[in-house]
Amino acid sequence: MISHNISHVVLKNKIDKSNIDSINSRIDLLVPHRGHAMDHKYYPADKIHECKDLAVWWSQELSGWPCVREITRQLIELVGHLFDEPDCYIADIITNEPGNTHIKPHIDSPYRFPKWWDEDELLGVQCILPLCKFTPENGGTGLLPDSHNTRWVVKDSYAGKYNDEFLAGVVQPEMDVGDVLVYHPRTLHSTMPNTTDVPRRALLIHITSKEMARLLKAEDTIWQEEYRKSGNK
Ligand SMILES: O=C(O)CCC(=O)C(=O)O
Repeated sequence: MISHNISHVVLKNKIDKSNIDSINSRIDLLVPHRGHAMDHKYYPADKIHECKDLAVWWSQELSGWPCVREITRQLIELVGHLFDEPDCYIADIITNEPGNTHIKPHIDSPYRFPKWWDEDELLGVQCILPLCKFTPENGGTGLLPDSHNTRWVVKDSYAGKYNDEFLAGVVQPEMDVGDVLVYHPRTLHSTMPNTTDVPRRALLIHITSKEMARLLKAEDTIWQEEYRKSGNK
């Protein structure tokens, strides 16, 4: 499992496929929450309606869907031992549209926030569950192996400064429905170009401790408007 020695692992055939089927049968209910256009311009939640050609986009928060709750329970059985009182912080779906040509190697929460950027402890794991087969052609997740011990500068990653280094060492594990990619959130990773004519989707679930989930809610501006609307501050 994830540790200071291992940046990522693919756990094969661990999630009940019927739950993934339930998600796929509800795909029409997804609403773009934020995303990048084909020219890679970023549209945050309050501007997303202006984007007419989404290339990569994230859905609304989905942890309330019963099938997502069941998958979260199964994930906690797999990785929950890493945290005190394991919990989910944000579940959403990323869609990588046909024709997306961009990469954006970056690190994830909580280490992308200054207050946890230099923290040694494992504060959470990010889980990617393919909703279809992931291949190099359809833009299966790219990762730079063993990159989780480097302190990548978040601003520099967004500016593309690590793209060459990333592309020189990137791996794209082939994954099937039912598999889970678990990675240390400090691992440099990216959605990859989708050269097929079919969208490539994945469920993203962050597993952490109950306390970190609470702290993240206060720090992460991406979701604060939703918390406010749901009265769940
Ligand atoms: O789409 C993928 O394969 C990776 C997703 C990702 O990097 C993210 O949502 O932060």
